[in-house]
Amino acid sequence: MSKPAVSQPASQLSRADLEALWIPFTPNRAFKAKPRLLTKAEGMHYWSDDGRKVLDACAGLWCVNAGHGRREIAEAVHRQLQHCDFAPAFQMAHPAAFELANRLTKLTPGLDHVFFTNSGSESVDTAMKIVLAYHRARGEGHRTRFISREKAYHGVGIGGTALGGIGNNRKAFGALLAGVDHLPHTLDIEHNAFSRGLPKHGVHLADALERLVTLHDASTIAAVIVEPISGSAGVILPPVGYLQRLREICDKHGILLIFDEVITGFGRLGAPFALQEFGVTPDIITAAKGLTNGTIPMGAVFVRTGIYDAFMQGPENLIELFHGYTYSAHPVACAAALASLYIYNHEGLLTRAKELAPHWENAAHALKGTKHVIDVRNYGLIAGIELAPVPGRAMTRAFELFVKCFERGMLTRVTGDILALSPPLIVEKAQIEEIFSMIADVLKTID
Ligand code: PXG
Ligand code: PLP
Repeated sequence: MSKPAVSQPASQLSRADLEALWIPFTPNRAFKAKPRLLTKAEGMHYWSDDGRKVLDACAGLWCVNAGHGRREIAEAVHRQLQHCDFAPAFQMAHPAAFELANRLTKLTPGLDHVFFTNSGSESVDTAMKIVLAYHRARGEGHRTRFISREKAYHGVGIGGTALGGIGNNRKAFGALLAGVDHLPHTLDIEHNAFSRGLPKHGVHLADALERLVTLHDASTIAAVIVEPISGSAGVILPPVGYLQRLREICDKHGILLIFDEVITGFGRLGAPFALQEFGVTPDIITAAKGLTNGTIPMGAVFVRTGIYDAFMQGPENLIELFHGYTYSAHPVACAAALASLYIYNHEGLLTRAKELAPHWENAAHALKGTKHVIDVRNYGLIAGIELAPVPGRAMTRAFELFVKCFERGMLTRVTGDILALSPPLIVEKAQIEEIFSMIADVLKTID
């Protein structure tokens, strides 16, 4: 067998070479007929297999917050692999796991313990199990129901799929979990189009939770889960006061509130977490992505002070939570996360989005009036550009924009008729101009 290639140029890959891989969330046959391959990454850029430099306007998949090719992370990973490549996660531990837990919980005031996973999806499943076991441990085992939202994305585990509110992500997978209900989503283009930052209209949508409480009875409801800002469904923002209202209703009824911060965590909004940015403290935070700057898979579940303690009640020699992954707190992932946190802190990246947000907002909203654009939504270093759908052919226009941007040298993310943008937090003002002016130029070429 030859030495594995670091990144083989696509031009050397035949159609047959592309066959064995089943690519996620992608039309495989269309993709393999016309593949888009990235072979190199550094700073704000990728390079495509045909040698083009591609500006990364979505931080990979919302995860490369400190930019690509960070030497500090590569070196930390290399050192850890040579020093101690793996330590069993059950009944054993290694020092970096504790150091990481201590550093991370400093970023989540009010949530003082953390459980490690390997992805956002695993974080969501883990949070669901912690919630159920927590209520049971406190004599409220009848609280088993989860309330999520329409258009939500909570990963792809069966639990997260059941919580999810995007029809295409659910329809092929049967009845999923019993006992999940959904609140209305908060996207309201009719009232809120071209809002700058949080939309003003829609706080009343949180009151739908009271109706579900009336329907199901509070005693059956374990938790409400929301993305503070949802990315996957196309950048949906909480109306002013909405998250506060959800918190109040949950408190009133003894329901736990989970913030799924897989995207909003680690500086994307201008604060370490949405928790600080919106001044609402949830009981549980799920995280992943930016935790290791996208380099090594890792996720985390943070729990409010007192939740961990509720488990620490029985005999001390018995396992308190029958849950965990072979790779929970993997030493190499811990090394990558510690190096990422070092960079974030050292370069002020967890708050840099706040400094850039006004500039980002102005550049994004300059698209108002451009052909096809029916809404621009933004917060921190996130933007969603919604296009009018081609009649009878939804989803084609934004996809064409995505492909043409890639051909011109920029990576974006497309979902439905929406283009989503979330650059690495090291983005410079000139690159922000470049992002939005390219979108404006390309839009002019699309019917
Ligand atoms: N929760 C939220 C809020 C997410 O955004 C997950 C859970 C699942 O994380 P993992 O690591 O299992 O993928 C996510 C992931 C997109 C896109 O195009 C978004 C995600 C993943 C891939 C693509 O918007 N979010
Ligand atoms: N399937 C089998 C057969 C296993 O032995 C294990 C773990 O030991 C798993 C699944 C779970 O894998 P992980 O701990 O990596 O999630």
